[in-house]
Amino acid sequence: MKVNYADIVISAASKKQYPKAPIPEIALAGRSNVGKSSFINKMIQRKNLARTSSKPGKTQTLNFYIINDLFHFVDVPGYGYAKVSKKERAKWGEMMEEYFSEREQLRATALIIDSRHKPTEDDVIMYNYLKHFGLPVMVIATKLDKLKKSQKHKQLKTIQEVLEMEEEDTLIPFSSETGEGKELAWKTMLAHLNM
Ligand SMILES: Nc1nc2c(ncn2[C@@H]2O[C@H](COP(=O)(O)OP(=O)(O)O)[C@@H](O)[C@H]2O)c(=O)[nH]1
Ligand SMILES: [Mg+2]
Repeated sequence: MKVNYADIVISAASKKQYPKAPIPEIALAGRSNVGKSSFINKMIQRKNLARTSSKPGKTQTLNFYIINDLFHFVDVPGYGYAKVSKKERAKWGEMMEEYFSEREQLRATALIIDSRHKPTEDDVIMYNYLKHFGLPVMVIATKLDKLKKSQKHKQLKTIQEVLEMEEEDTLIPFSSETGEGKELAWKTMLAHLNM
């Protein structure tokens, strides 16, 4: 997929700010700092359109990006950051529910997982949460460049097993550093978008 045009549409704090254009969407979920924004940037070949940060737990908005006027990427706020108040956590939950339960044009999700580690309890909860909405989940095992070649197979198998991934879901080994997995990610996304 050649991306000729990509831009941020809005950082939405609530439903009324979601873009109205009825174009299909792919949402990205994952722990804070796992590499969601880097994934978007790599896929669309832009250095820093989706803001990456070394400080976790920052984004508390749904960031909508338009790609080639064809579809939206939605960068969803991350989870699993310890230093978050109860109140903020509750707000995050409401934000997720409001988006995932009601967004008609949402076609699939990408759950970004750190390939170096066993999925966390929160990762498992998130996978099941997305499946409960009947959504296809592409599991992106990112930061693959940080693994030794000999570890890759075992780590990928662990991810698949711990998440108890369903048949329809694709596991995609990925690195935003090297671009490994980009082709499979595009192929899978375009299939979900019916393009
Ligand atoms: N080596 C390596 N670093 C990555 C990769 N993806 C993300 N990072 C780094 O991980 C940190 C967090 O990335 P970011 O995309 O901001 O995570 P987000 O909070 O999920 O959006 C940044 O320092 C990135 O440079 C990857 O595939 N390989
Ligand atoms: Mg981010």
